[in-house]
Amino acid sequence: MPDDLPWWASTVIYQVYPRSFADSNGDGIGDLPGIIGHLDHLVDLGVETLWVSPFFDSPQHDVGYDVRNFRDVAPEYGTLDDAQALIDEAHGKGLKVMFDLVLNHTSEDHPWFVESRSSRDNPKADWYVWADGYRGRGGQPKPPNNWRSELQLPRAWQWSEEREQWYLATFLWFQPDLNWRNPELRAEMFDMIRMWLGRGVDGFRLDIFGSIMHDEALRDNDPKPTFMNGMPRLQTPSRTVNTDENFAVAGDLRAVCDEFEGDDRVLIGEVFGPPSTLRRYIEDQSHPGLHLVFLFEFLSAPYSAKRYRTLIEGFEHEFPAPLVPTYVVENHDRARSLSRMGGDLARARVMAALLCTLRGVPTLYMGQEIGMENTYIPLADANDPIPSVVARRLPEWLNKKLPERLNRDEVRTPMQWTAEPGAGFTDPGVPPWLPIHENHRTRNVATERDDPGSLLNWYRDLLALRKATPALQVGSLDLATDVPDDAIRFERTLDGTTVAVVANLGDRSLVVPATNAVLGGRTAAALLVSDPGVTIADHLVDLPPNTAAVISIT
Ligand code: TEU
Ligand code: CA
Repeated sequence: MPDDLPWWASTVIYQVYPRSFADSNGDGIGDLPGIIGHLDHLVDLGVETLWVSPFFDSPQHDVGYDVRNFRDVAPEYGTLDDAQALIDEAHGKGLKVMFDLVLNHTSEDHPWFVESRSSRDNPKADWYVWADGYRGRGGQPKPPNNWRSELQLPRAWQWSEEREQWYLATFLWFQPDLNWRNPELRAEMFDMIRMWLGRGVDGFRLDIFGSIMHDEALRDNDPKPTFMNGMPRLQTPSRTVNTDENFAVAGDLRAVCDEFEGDDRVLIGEVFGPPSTLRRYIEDQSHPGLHLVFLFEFLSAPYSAKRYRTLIEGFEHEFPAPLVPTYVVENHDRARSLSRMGGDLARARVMAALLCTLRGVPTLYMGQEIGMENTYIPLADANDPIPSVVARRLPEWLNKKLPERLNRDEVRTPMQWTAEPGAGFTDPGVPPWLPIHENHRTRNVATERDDPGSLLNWYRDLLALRKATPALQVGSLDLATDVPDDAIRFERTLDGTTVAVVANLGDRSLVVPATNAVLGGRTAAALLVSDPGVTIADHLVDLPPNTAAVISIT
């Protein structure tokens, strides 16, 4: 790694969903000691930064994204000492650690909200977003404007009998939005962030960060339906998402991080919108903001070379070096990538090759490396509250056909470590908090570790090559446009070293030149191939259907 670049510019992120990763005490619930006990898997896989979804004190109605106390750990996950041990042990193994900050809202059970809701003039009355609205015919309360929640169907306002006022809830009804215009709230949040930075955490993933600041005058959103990151929206969130004031909060947060050894801590935003808008979180009006933003397009895009080429081109255009794109193909909210790709492991290998060699920070979601798939769970059995608000009457046959999972439980089932009952996640015989996928008998870390042809070992090889090859970590990217429709080819170059990546995403074999440039005496040699059928002769790469190769050009 070139010394002048910060660590996060070339890191590889691995997301752990703590409730589903590893249960250390046999209660069927993953916990912090469970994560600590499995850090070697991350090291062995070759990822460099651990991102842990929220483990803070919470009633768990949204599995921790409804925080009751930002400064303490949920008892079923462990203690503050366990959180400290997680940071320290990860550091001891050379891993960086990112926690997950939910700055937009708290749980309705947070003592701040309980107090805020109790009257219009208590000390925390202004810590949340309250509005009067108006009275309709017959005197029934009406919300102040047309804002919809981020789930689209429900409105963004909830009625409080105590205050006879509305409170804003951008996501689920039990997650009231904090009022970031209140200076005391701001100061408290920044202090809480300092507490975790002081404990040594290397940075934060920022939950629905684009929704923190909404229009102060509460003007209506544009009622025009739209799409954002491939997802339909019933209105255009011009007054509620990615507002100018929101970009300013990014700068304020950055200043707090920079109190701690400058560029050493990282902020990565969960933000939605076109790449040109998201870029403003990183550099708006010349002041520095977030370091990275997730680019979610690959979560919705069909498996298609043409579509992927367009996305890569767009990201390269909007995030030129020294900016760094952040690629995501899976997370705890969206369908498993293998399920989206029809369960085809050859395609998963192509996806892995692209993810690990594109310019930017790759993000993996636990289980992606072994090819975990959606675990079907009927809507009626959902632990996730989303189906109860958006799909109350959706027939099950239709739910099964949807490309995206409404019940997010399906992508949150326990990590598959072994073939045994309990999958090595929990003790045999203990009911896990969500069902374990029956394919764990063959698809698990232990089995795949021993199989040289497994997806797990493919990821290990790719990440090891990436770590050993600065051109793959931080080299420039040159995407070829003159390739067959089903092909992707790009070159990564740093200080005269060139590595080419070629992939065939189609169902017919293709022959693709290894490089754009006239080779002039240079040779092309395979560094890694996703399938033994891939061959290189005379600079021409022969790619069977759904294969990829990483090639050194010397
Ligand atoms: O998600 C925000 C979000 O808008 C989406 O990821 C959403 O969950 C998805 O599109 C629905 O299909 C974040 C967290 O990632 C999510 O787990 C939380 O539930 C949510 O914020 C509220 O904190
Ligand atoms: Ca446990």
